[in-house]
Amino acid sequence: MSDSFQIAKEAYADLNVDVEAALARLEKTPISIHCWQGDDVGGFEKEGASLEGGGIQATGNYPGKARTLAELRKDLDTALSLIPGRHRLNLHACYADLGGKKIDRDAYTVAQFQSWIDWAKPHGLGLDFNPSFFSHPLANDGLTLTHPDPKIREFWIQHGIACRKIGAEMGRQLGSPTVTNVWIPDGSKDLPADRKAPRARLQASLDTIFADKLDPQLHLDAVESKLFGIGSESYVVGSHEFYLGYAIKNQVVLCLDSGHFHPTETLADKISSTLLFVPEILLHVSRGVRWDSDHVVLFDDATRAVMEEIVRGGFLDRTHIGLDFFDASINRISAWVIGTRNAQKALLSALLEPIQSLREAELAKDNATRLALMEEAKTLPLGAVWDEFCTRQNVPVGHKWIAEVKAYEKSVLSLR
Ligand code: RNT
Ligand code: ZN
Repeated sequence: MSDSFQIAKEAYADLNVDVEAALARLEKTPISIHCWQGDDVGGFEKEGASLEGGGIQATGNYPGKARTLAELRKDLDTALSLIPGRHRLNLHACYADLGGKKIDRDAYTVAQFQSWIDWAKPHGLGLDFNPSFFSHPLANDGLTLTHPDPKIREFWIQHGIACRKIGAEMGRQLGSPTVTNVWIPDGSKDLPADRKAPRARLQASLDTIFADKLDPQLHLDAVESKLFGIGSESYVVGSHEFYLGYAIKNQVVLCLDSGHFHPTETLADKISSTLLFVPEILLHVSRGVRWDSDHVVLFDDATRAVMEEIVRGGFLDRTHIGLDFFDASINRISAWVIGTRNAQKALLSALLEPIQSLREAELAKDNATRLALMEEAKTLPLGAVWDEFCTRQNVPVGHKWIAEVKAYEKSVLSLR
């Protein structure tokens, strides 16, 4: 144990903060790490696949992108070796292992994901899942579950149904429930004449997909809204109001993506409200920059505020923390490591808040003390506690992980 950790512990104890309890909670909290940072959301259904017809975009062409499932898994291994704690892997259906066979997405079964389950098990990783409603010939016009053509709609409904079954089987085999999250790109670039009909179709499609009740010990359904996307600037069928209503009515998990709201809205403020009405939330921890919603997560005020709300509200057990960003302009493994470590650091910082003193000050209407403590807390020795966590978890401390990624880039990525 380092001297700086001892000093940090005392500094926190002075404010009635139990550092060991915070570390124990952090260790127990998995982050659902998204597979799609590794190859710019391409997937491996066909060679050289890339993001199409999906209203989302990865920009940049930094060398070394994973070209096969094996490469992606190797990259994930490297990233995981630099991230403290036990986590989950969040897969998209377009990462199916087709083994050279021609199978379309409406016919996927667990067979196409068995190699992922077999890989996840010895890694101690739980799996989360997502149907892929993009990068497919039947999604080229950016319409899926709301498509006016009933045949196309039916294809996507069957894909959704298939993915829930796969998710439940992942949950069963790994002994930990899989969260399967539905996000669709459907919307309209220009002003639609009819905002109602697509939403009614989306509701009906979701009702059909979710019709079979699944054991929550194996599987949970989540739905994700969005404000706008590329090609859906004027209208998004699955808006926040739509999915908030849907999740409340059907008591499914509500996915809140940090990049999917107006820039002046705070995601953090939505947590205590939505959790009064929905059973659980899934976070897509991300970072919006202007029109983009998917930059690498920082240890910034927005991320910290989200984690603070979860901890303050006692919501950790009802929150699934997932990541959602894809940056193709920097080393992709570094992107994973930076974003995941920052989400964890923000959580640790929230767990180390002098919450008891803050509450007491608030109840006593001593708002100056409340503000003073919040500000003083910002410069408490968080870094020493974080370093101790990394040491205990056997991952590099501080900047030391950067050299490891550089070595991997030289010996593996640069040869691709
Ligand atoms: C898109 C949504 C969605 C995707 C992933 C790939 O705007 O955020 O979560 O990023 O499903
Ligand atoms: Zn998202």
